[in-house]
Amino acid sequence: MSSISKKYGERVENFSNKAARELLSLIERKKTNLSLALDVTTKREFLEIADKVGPYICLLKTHIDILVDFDQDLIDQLKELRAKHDFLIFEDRKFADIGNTVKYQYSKGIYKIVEWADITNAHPLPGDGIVSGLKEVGLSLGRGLLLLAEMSSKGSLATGAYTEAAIEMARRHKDFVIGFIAGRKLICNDDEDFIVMSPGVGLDASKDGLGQQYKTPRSVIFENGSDIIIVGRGIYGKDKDVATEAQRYRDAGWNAYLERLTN
Ligand code: 6AU
Repeated sequence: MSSISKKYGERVENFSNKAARELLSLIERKKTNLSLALDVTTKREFLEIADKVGPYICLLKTHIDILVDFDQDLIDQLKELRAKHDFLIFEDRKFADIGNTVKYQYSKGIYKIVEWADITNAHPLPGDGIVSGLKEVGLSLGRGLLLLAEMSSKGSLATGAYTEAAIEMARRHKDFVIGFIAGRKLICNDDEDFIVMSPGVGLDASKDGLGQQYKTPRSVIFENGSDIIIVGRGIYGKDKDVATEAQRYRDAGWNAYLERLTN
């Protein structure tokens, strides 16, 4: 049976990677395929929203370098919220350098991403060395990597042969590369499985004025066969009640998945 018609929980056995296995089990148990893109710039807002939205998500996606008052206490509190609400953490670092450099960017510096992020992502642009470098520090800790095979922004160059090359790269590193950032299921056959996460998801807007383009949860999960919706401003935009919006996106994402299973 192709992964597109399988339940999340049934796909756990398709992965050796610890983060992938944990994520699929968690989605099945918590019944949510929603990832929150928490792009706020203060620690107070970050922790407040994470606590309110935590019950409705499988994955909290961070851009840790946009916080103006980042400190180790933020990481400690984030880890506490991870345990309290049962979600994984995805640092959206979009690594894009040679293997030796990304290895240090991943494990050293102020953020020490590998110590707290279950999942991170990278552009395939530099070639296989980027995956090998990240894998050197991440795999033994059970971390997983997503490759940016497509982007949601207008005019993206990640299309066609570039996207195909990203898929080939993932195939060569199946122990560490658990999936893709893309707008659709990229591989549909029985003996290969990768987790697809789609950003650019919104129920109320179609674009943001800076190149972002939005599709609905139903469109990416039911029509395009993606696995996880990544939603940011749709949840915490101006005058929004974050818990209500998170429930709305969780329900839309989960119903689209149920519709896919039964069709
Ligand atoms: O829902 P938004 O538009 O507020 O936020 C979308 C989030 C942002 C982007 O950095 C990220 O998703 N993103 C990514 C990721 C996840 O890698 C890739 C992409 O192509 N488009 C995109 O928006 O945090």
